[in-house]
Amino acid sequence: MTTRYSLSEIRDRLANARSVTVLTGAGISADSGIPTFRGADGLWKNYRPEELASPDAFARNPALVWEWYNWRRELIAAKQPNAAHTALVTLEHRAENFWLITQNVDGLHRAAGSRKLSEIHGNIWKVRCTQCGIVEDNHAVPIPIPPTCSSCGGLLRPHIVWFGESLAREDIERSLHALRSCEILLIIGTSGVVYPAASFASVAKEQGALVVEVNLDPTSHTSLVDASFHGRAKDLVPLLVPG
Ligand code: BJW
Ligand code: ZN
Repeated sequence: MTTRYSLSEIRDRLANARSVTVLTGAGISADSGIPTFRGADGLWKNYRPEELASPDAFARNPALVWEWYNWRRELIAAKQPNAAHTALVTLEHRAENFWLITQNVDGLHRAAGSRKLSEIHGNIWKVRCTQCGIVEDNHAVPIPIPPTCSSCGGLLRPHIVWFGESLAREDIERSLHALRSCEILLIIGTSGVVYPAASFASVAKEQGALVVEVNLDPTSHTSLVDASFHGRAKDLVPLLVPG
């Protein structure tokens, strides 16, 4: 653990803060058994991202992309939120102003009970029609390939933000508001390499927030943050936010 603050100091700051923002990434769900994207066991180890998570890839071969998503939907459907997800629900109830920004598409924060959140990269349990744009919940596992829209018959795609696509304007605005107004930003389990989320820490830092990171390893955020705790999210987050 390398930090200018002790874990108990950060725990006390979190307990007393009026305004807390949290940014999460794949590492928080790794403790529920969902693979991360990068690193030794990451999802990108066996697949090239541009072959699967891009609009071009989908235009070229929608069936291949849907097969990858079916594999991930099956994997995620069997997983449960862990103690770190639950601790963030406690924090949401405790802090006067709270916002959770997640890059994760697995829906585990909502399953745990989080309600004040932006899923900035979308949700794997939603589909969007490529013709009429309608967005619908869809929990089929597997989803029949090719999936079609019940309104217009168009091809459905995952309601997920792929490389080269813009995030929803309301998610960006809500996130920036939370980052510009928080006393503490807690960053959990993200490598900090994918933009725009990779720039969120500096937005909070610049307005004077205390920025705290929880990650197994050092990341691109580590040199910027005020405190960096290295370990598993499911062990450390409940220590920072006791139930
Ligand atoms: C643990 C742990 C445990 C493990 N406990 N910790 C500016 C500069 C350069 C490039 C760009 C830029 N602006 C835009 C871009 C392009 C691009 C980008 O950022 N590329 C970079 C790779 C360089 N960004 C975009 O295209 C974005 N769109 C955009 O900006 O639109 C405007 C625009 C477009 C084009 C050009 C310019 C502007 C969209 C990004 C969408 C990202 N989508 C993905 C995939 C979705 C597919 C799917 O999921 O089905 O979202 S990418 C993938 O990475 C996924 C994740 O949400 C995201 C972040 O990954 P995350 O969560 O950080 O995971 P990992 O695996 O990287 O890290 C896990 C961490 O956990 C590690 O640190 C571990 O140590 C840790 N860990 N176990 C605690 N138990
Ligand atoms: Zn449609």
